[in-house]
Amino acid sequence: TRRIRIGGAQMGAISRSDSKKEIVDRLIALLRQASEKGCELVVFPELALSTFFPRWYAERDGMDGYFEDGMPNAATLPLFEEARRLGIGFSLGYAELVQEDGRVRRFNTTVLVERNGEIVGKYRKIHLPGHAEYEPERSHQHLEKRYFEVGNTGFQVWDAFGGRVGMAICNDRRWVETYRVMGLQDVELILIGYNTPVADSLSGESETLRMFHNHLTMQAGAYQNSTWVVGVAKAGVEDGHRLMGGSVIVAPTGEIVAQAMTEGDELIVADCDLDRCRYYKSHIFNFAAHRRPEFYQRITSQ
Ligand code: ING
Repeated sequence: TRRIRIGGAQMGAISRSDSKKEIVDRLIALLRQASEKGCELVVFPELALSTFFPRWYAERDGMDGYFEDGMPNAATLPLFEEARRLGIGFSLGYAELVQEDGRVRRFNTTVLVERNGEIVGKYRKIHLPGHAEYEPERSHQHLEKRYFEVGNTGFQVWDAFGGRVGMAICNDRRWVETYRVMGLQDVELILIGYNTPVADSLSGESETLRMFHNHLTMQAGAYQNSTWVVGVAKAGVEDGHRLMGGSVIVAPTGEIVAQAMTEGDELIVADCDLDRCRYYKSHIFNFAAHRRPEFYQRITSQ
């Protein structure tokens, strides 16, 4: 069995006034908790180094203070060094500011760091929810389309931690294609960070229904692609705006094997046997034997 002990490092609220050092110190504390529990991999949330700033309106470059100018950089080097000292790998979500193709580009990004401290993968969020211009009817804005470009990495799967590892970010988890594109690359473990508002002024959905959707999408994605899924929240009330918790570790059977109970900094842990994917990939979800893509492209007009 290829067993790996994974920690989901849910974070509580990050306020606009919190310093980068305070935030990184919280990440290091969660890393140390994970080490004490024998974890080899720790999953941090989306935008783990800043408050969820897309809830506010500003010029497109007005939130650059929340972006990282490199990874690792001076602020995050202590996290990378402590992780390497402890021999723990991690995934970390952050706002990425980068010079690429001769221009400044901004992405909602996650990096995958192996136990030796090397960055082995980078993913830039593809499904950006919300809107790009100010919408007065909303109780809070959701301006990811204003501050980030659509990610240009695609959904990749890397050989890491003894298995096939992929990443996605927040809204990506709601889209069936996210899981299947990685499923077709034989993914066995998908790491997802999220920052999801509890209230939604437009849909009127209840808190219970939104938590149901949160777990439904990750459980379905895990089962239908025979993969482990780790979904980790930044939760709590950020300057008056509440984000949901509900971080989970989901098995290839679709079962939730660990779940956060608070909306604060909370580590959830599970022993994930990557070989549990193999049975499903070779029987019920044996794509080569049973999947019929020749019938999937035809979109009938009627
Ligand atoms: N947040 C939310 C998410 O997809 C959202 C936005 C909430 C969309 C509820 C639809 C319904 O979980 C981010 N950051 O994508």
